Amino acid sequence: MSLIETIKNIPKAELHLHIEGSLTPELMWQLSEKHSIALPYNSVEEIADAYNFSNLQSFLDLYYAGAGVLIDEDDFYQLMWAYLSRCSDENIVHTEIMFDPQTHTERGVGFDVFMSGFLRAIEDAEREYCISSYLIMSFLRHLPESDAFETLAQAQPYAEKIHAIGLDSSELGHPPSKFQRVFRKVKEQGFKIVAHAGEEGPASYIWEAINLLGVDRIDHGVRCQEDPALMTYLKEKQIPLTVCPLSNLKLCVIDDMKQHNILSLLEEGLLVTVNSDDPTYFGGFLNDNFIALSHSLDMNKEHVKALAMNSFKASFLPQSKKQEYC
Ligand code: ES4
Ligand code: ZN
Repeated sequence: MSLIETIKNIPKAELHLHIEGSLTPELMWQLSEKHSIALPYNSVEEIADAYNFSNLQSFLDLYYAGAGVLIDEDDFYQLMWAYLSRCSDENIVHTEIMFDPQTHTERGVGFDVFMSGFLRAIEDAEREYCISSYLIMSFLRHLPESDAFETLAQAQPYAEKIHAIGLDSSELGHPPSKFQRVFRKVKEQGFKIVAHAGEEGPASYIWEAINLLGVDRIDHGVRCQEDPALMTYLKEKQIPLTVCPLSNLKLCVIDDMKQHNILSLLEEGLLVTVNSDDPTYFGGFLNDNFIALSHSLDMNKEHVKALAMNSFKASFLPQSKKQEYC
């Protein structure tokens, strides 16, 4: 079997995926027509052509505007169903999906609307594709901590359906310390915790996510190599990093995929995983991320197997389930 076939066939988990970042230009166009929402683009091609980012903020501006076409329960169902159908095609058997409630509640679209759509699609995918899915609710870090507290309160009726709470959006200037009080409450309520850190932000933000928020995983974390003591800590504690290669390239965290440090982190013994982040914006779903690495790095089948195994190890699946794959 070729390396590409191994990549495609091996069962995998995806742990870092923003559902709003899986909105295709086609669905964005279709929903804008359905709801008579004016987009600043004249065709599906123009939407795709607009995806020219040079950093995280220029991407986020487009991503939040794009999510504006998601209005009713069926829109959220279609969004989730399209992603889970893609998972089925890519042999992704388990996925832990982030969603940003504040992107929707601030437009007057409530938890009842998006949670119903998400959960209906997740149940259908469990039945039709045997894919298991967990939801990760993420706070937007550019907004005040008081908004995160309010979001946590609004989520209470759905607490049983949410496995973890995360922290995303503009990293620089919004360190994890800004959210330590709300994450104390999150921890008391028994949720797992993840946070984006060390994507554009420095290694010190990764330390803060660990020491002040008590994270179970770090999203991105690729700047950990700037701090040898942090590298040792991440290795010893086996704190997972959910790395997103095409995202890093598209947002200019690296200039060339040949510079990506994921295989050197893997070989150093860190628990790294491959993920797609915002696949329709960054030019590829999960298998495309593996394939992009295989084209630019000296990657072999053992690397692919180790990364796939890490995706289950780093997941929030119960130990008994993890053992089926590891
Ligand atoms: C994100 Cl790549 C990235 N970083 C931070 N927040 C995000 N939300 C969606 N994609
Ligand atoms: Zn992300």
